[in-house]
Formats: sequence, C-alpha cells, structure tokens
Amino acid sequence: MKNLKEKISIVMPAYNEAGRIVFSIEETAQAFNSFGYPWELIVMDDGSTDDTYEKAIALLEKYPQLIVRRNPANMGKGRAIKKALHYITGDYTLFLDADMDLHPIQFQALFDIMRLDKADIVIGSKLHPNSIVNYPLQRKIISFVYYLLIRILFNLPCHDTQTGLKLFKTEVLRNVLPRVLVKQFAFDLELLVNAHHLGYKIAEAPIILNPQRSYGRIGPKSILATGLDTLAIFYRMYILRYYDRIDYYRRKNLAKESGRMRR
Ligand SMILES: Nc1nc2c(ncn2[C@@H]2O[C@H](COP(=O)(O)OP(=O)(O)O)[C@@H](O)[C@H]2O)c(=O)[nH]1
Ligand SMILES: [Mg+2]
Repeated sequence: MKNLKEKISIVMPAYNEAGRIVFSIEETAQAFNSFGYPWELIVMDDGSTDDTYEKAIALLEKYPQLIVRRNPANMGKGRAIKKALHYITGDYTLFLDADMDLHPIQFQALFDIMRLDKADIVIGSKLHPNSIVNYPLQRKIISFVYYLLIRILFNLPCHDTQTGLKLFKTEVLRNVLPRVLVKQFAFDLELLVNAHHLGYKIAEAPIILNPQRSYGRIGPKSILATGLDTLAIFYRMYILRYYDRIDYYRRKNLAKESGRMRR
C-alpha cells in the first residue's frame, strides 16, 4: 500500500512559456492526480515578457495544488529553483521543465528507482541505454562531450546532468541548495557535485524525450558559458575548497559587510 502521507512537490521553472504553460500545468495535474499521492505544483515564472504568469494564475482556482510565483526580472532557472525552496512542503521534490519535452507521467519510474536503489536523488538521463530520445545528433554529441568533461573533472556518477526531470528527497535540497552559488549555466551540475560531495546517493533513470520545440535554445554562446561555469565549479570545489570552507567564507563576507557598514 502507498504511504499516502508522502507528498510530492513539483517545481516547474518557466520562462516565456505562454504557448505551453496551460497544457503543461494540466498534464502535470492529470498525471499526479492519477498517481494518488498528495502533490503541489510550484510554477516559478521568471520575468517572462509574454503572459506566462497571467495564463498560469488563471488556473489557480481550478487546481488548489497550484502555486504560482513571479520574479519581476529574469534571474535564471537556477536562482528561480533556489527561491522555490521557500514554498516546498513535500517530502520529495521533482524538477520538471515547463516545455513538456519530458512528460510528468515518468515521475513514477524515478520514484520506483529511488526506492529500489535507496537513492537520495534520481536524475533522468538521455544517455541511459533504455532511454528513448529523439533529439538532433549535434546535441547528442554535445551531451556526450560534456559527460566526458564532468567525468574527468568531478568523477560524478552521472552521465547526463542537464535533463529537465530530476527527483530529490526534499531534505537533500534543504541541505544542498543553500550551499550553491548558482552559476547561471551550470546550476544542475553545481547542485549534483555538491550533493555527491556530501555523500548523497545519485541514481539515473531512463527517460522518454519528445522535443516540443523545433529549435533548441542553446547556441555557441551558451555552450562556452556552460564550459566556463563548469570550470568555475571545479576551481571552487578543488582549488579554493570553497564548498568545504563555506562557513569560513560566509563569516568573512559578513565581517567585510559589517566593516563596510561601520565605516
Ligand atoms: N525560471 C526560469 N526558468 C527558465 C529560464 N530559462 C529557461 N527556463 C525554463 O527551464 C526549462 C528548460 O529550458 P529550455 O529552454 O527548454 O532548456 P533546454 O531544454 O535545455 O533546451 C523550461 O521549463 C524553461 O521555461 C529562466 O531564466 N528562468
Ligand atoms: Mg527544454
């Protein structure tokens, strides 16, 4: 029997998704109603310039489980997710992209793997042998090269850190998210590297990916930026040892700030 007390929080970052957001919320609601766990869906609109926010709040009455928050200006997906931590009340948290490339019905598979593997985190992976993915060769090559890079740099037991379907025990997020600085282009990696460093177990799940947009949003500029942010995480992890000395750095910054205030 399901333990009906276990509540699932879904965090859906959304930036200029007006064309899709209603469909995404409805699909997610339908999927989670059919699972039978209590759930909540937190949509984090991030200064969209279209009417993503207006379309999302129009569904508040229909779905009491829906929470919609808006940032006045665009701060990036990572920071929006970090902010969502204030609203999460579930025992488990699913990160789910708003574009529905990955259907929320796949949550159950991730949840089963979490219990079978006794994992703290389960991430969807495009490179899993059982994944059914339909995306351009160019992006497959980028994914694979990026995997090699992070394997060499961090020895992370993950093949694909970038996929928009990830399940966490909420307590893991409460421990790890406050530690991450949120490099805009490598937020997922920074989160996973820190979770791994703290000893949390990460498992991978096969996914079915159905790209809904005919164009990808990543270009050469964001590839370069992702590479640089990845190296910045390496530098902080192994050279600066920032994440191990985070309390020291926090105290130092506080001292600097109070010094500035006294002057
Ligand atoms: N809150 C927030 N969400 C974003 C931002 N950029 C992208 N997203 C959302 O993050 C998800 C993934 O973005 P997408 O452009 O599809 O990236 P891709 O799947 O890696 O090509 C989607 O749900 C977007 O709406 C942002 O700056 N802020
Ligand atoms: Mg996408």
